[in-house]
Amino acid sequence: MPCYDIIGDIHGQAGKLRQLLGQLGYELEDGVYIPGPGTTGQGDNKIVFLGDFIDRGPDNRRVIEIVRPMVENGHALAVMGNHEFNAICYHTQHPATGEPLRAHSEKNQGQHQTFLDDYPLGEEHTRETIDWFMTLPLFLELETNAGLRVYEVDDEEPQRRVQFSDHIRIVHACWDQSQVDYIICRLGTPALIDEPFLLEAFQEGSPAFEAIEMLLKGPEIPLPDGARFFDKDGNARRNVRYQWWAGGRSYRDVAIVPADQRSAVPDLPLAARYREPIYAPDAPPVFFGHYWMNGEAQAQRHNVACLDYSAGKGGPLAAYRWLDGGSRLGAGCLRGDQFITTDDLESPPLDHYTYPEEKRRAAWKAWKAAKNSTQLHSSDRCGCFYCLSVFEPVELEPDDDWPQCPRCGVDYLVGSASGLPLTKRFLAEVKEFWLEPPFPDPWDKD
Ligand SMILES: [Mn+2]
Repeated sequence: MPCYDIIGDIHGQAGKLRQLLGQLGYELEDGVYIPGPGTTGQGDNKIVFLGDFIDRGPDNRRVIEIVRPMVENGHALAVMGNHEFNAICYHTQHPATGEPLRAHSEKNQGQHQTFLDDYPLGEEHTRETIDWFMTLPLFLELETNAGLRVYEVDDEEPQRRVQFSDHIRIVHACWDQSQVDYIICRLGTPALIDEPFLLEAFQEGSPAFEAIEMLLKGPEIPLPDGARFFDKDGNARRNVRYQWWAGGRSYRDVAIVPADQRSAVPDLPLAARYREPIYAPDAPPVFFGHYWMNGEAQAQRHNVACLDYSAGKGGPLAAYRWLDGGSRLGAGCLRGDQFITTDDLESPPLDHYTYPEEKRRAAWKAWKAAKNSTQLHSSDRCGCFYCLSVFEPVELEPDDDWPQCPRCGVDYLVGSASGLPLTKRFLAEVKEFWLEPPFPDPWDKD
């Protein structure tokens, strides 16, 4: 069974893509990235791209020239993003009217300009690239080792039970089972768009249109009482992207908006049908992009992870390393130390140490989490990697932006919201890394 390295939205950032592939241990051979000895050592790693390769960033062509050969050589899989779908429509004319399926309006052209700079309208290599977009499936279900342990959290009963899952799910924006079922019924698997589907999908309200909206753009809900907010591009909007993986009580709870627009979303009670998440807590792990997240890369829930950390507008490119059968630090739900971003390179270079890569990464994540007071206060549990005690955050000083362990007074704290495991063994490993290193002190750089 392969190890999957799942990568979020790239948006023309070829530099970040090369950097991340290097961090993940892939190496260039004859112009194509292949898994090198730095991956898992077994050579069976596969990249899984979540779509949105193009637009916004400057290097559309270079990104495609990295991604496409990897897919064609079998070292990568990829799903379609809404930007590839839009590009297909922008560059395809309706056979009856001759009009493009996506209008060449000023707004649409603006959103697509960096792609058009590399792939002008009507040119042969543009057509050929659009044809390749058509080969990207709308979603993937990837087999993993049977017997992989997935922790399932039951909201009624706080104890965890162990379940078995034999696949993970990949989609650009939202895994909605009813739309996935519809697509499988209509297009089969892998779910590839054909021309009749495409011609239907550009008609608003059609079943194909609704499926594309849901899977590639994600659900939106209308705001009550004429409320509106401004999106990241400054456009006023009355519909808000809905946090389909979590649910919530109010519009503000479930809205995905830029941080400075949150107060524009009414804190009014949500219609009952939106309170429960679309994605069930006992469903297999799902990975998606699309949502321009900020902050530390982490799981949204134990079985849900967005990997779009805004690489297209100044953020890092993010990946999750799915180690089949769990990592050496423990099997189970999605783990904070398996997120790898191009920002991680800001950590001091430690490559002259022989400490296992995985433990080193986990220790760095813990170090960063220790400085994140918001995350500590919003966690269910906290652990101290100095005295190894685990406690509830109510024991922290309220509103303290430099929390210290209530047992030992040291500030080496990790919150469960980081996704890092709070077992004694894990905390002891982090402590060993920082305080009793079997190698030269990481801070001691001569
Ligand atoms: Mn997207």
